[in-house]
Amino acid sequence: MSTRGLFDDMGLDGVHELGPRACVLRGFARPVAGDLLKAINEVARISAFRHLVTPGGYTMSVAMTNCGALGWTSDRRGYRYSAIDPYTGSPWPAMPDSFKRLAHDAAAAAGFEAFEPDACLINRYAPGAKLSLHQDKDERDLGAPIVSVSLGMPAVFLFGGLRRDDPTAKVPLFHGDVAVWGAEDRLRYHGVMPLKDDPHPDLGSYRINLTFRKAG
Ligand code: MD6
Ligand code: FE
Repeated sequence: MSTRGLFDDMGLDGVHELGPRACVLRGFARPVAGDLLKAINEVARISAFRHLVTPGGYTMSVAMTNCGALGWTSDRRGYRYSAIDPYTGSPWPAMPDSFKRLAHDAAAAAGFEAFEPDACLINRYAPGAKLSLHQDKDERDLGAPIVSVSLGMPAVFLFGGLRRDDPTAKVPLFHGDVAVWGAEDRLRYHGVMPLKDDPHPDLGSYRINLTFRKAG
């Protein structure tokens, strides 16, 4: 099914295809961006943004927190999903309804029905922060898609193939863009280039990315 006509009717900016089951829904989250930012601040008051350490001993340039039943975390022992925020000793904040609705609706618009995420990783980038090429493969249910929402400053997303050394496309992501991918594209390598300082009216010199997954 083509979603192009649907977005034309909604006055949004269309769909950028990244693969057979991967796309960017341009501007899809823009109408709810204000609600999302308020909810992100509430989550961060409970479980603050922090710079995690990788198993290799590097401190990540991206600051992270989570909401939902499960949160992605990392330390010297490895990457994992946890129901408890290791920094607070308590469960992660609940996933706000505005998050659930957006993730469900974006997945449906991209052809993935009935997406009900149980994990939302919140990434915060300051100028210079980057995310090295990686696969998202810590989730139990690789049948569910990933929905990824960009807010604030633009970033250049690197979208590769199923092997680390496959060529990568450079895809700009702007405030309100939502990337969705799953099925045969679910394990494609991807990353984010070092963020350029290009202050955004609502977020200043930050970019925030929400990634929704079915992790458990
Ligand atoms: C980011 N995103 O855009 C980092 N992973 O800041 C991711 O690592 C990511 O956007 C899987 C699917 C979509 C993503
Ligand atoms: Fe990822």
